[in-house]
Amino acid sequence: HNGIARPKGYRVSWHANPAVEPHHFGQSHPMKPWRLTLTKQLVIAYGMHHAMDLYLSRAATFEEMAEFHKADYLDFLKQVMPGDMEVPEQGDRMATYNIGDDCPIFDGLYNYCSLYAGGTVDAARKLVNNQSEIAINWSGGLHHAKKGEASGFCYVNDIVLGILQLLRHHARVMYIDIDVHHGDGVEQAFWSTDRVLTVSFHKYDKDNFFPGTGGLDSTGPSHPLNPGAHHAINVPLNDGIEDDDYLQLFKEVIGSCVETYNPGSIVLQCGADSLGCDRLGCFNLNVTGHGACVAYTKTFGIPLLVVGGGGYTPRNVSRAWAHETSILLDAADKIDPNIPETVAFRNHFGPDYSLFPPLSEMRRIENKNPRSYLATVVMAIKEQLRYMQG
Ligand code: ZLV
Ligand code: CA
Ligand code: ZN
Repeated sequence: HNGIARPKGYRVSWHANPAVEPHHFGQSHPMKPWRLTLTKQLVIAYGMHHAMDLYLSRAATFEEMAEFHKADYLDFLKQVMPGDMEVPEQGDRMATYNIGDDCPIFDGLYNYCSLYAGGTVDAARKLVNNQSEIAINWSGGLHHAKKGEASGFCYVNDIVLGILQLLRHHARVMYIDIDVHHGDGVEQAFWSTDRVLTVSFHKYDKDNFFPGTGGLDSTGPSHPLNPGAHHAINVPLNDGIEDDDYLQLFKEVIGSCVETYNPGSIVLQCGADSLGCDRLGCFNLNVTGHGACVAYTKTFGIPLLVVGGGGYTPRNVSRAWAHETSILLDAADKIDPNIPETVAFRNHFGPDYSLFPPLSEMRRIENKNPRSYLATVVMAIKEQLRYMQG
């Protein structure tokens, strides 16, 4: 292979099950599990698989998923059939569980959910058993799913299940979410505890951008005797933020949070819809800028669970997640920025065949985040962290 040695430092484990990849949400649906195939092909073409411990993840059991989800909802996911969506008598149940255009019923839905959830649960267990310092599941990161209903392309909240595993061994877990959407499901699940600090960076527009939550002042239950008060951090952003500003903001916020909260482990959701040119996103991040957040998170040397999330331009999702895998392996400097001739589906990476195409050149979105606004956000969050300590 092309010389990516097993790093002496951190043990990195890769948790995946290829049976996730062929699932189809439907013709015009933006979520494409196939992006995981493309990511894996890049990782293999670069020889990164030699430098990690590879695990075929199991499907999460019903009982494992029921640690967060309601049994009646899981029963529904298990027995519902694609045709049921058209049956009028089923309309109430579809509404109850928020099934519809965002969250359709497709072939193998329960299998899909239990496989991506199993990957995150396995990854969390590797960390707490001290068999890995960095555990990766790119098929996870489905941060909108609620206890008893689907939301925003997410059915089972694998992140919540992973954090519940980590909480068995760690007093405090920090959750970081760089998906362009607000990590509302994870925030809500741990809204009333001080044992999880959730931090989401996202586009925020209450009325015009999904899910419409995650304002700067949404920080946890406001009653002062409630332990969860101040333990939700939200970084609401406008269109068009660029690499340098985003990274500076990320470092200031995450650096302060880690220092104040001192977590036993970190869960990082790497939704790639915050990249420029994403089909659903509206930021201008490059693969390098997105990856720099992963690199910074790794510098703390705290056990790290890395999951995927959104990302709707598959060629760029796979570039970002392959690059981030190399960062986690401390091998980013050994990776050829020209995508190897040997990669499968190579035509998807043309005409540049670069791992780092300038994403914002063609379709740059105007940056509506003045420095003065970003400074206000940082100030407010540092103020919030003072309350959290006290
Ligand atoms: O990336 O959807 O805006 C993690 C994640 O964070 C909405 N949904 C809801 C609220 C009213 N609707 C619109 C319903 C549209 C249903 C179909 C699409 C179909 C084609 C292209 C785009 C969409 C779409 N849906 C764009 N944004 C939405 C959001 C949900 C976003 C979920 C993000 C998930 C995996
Ligand atoms: Ca986010
Ligand atoms: Zn998203």
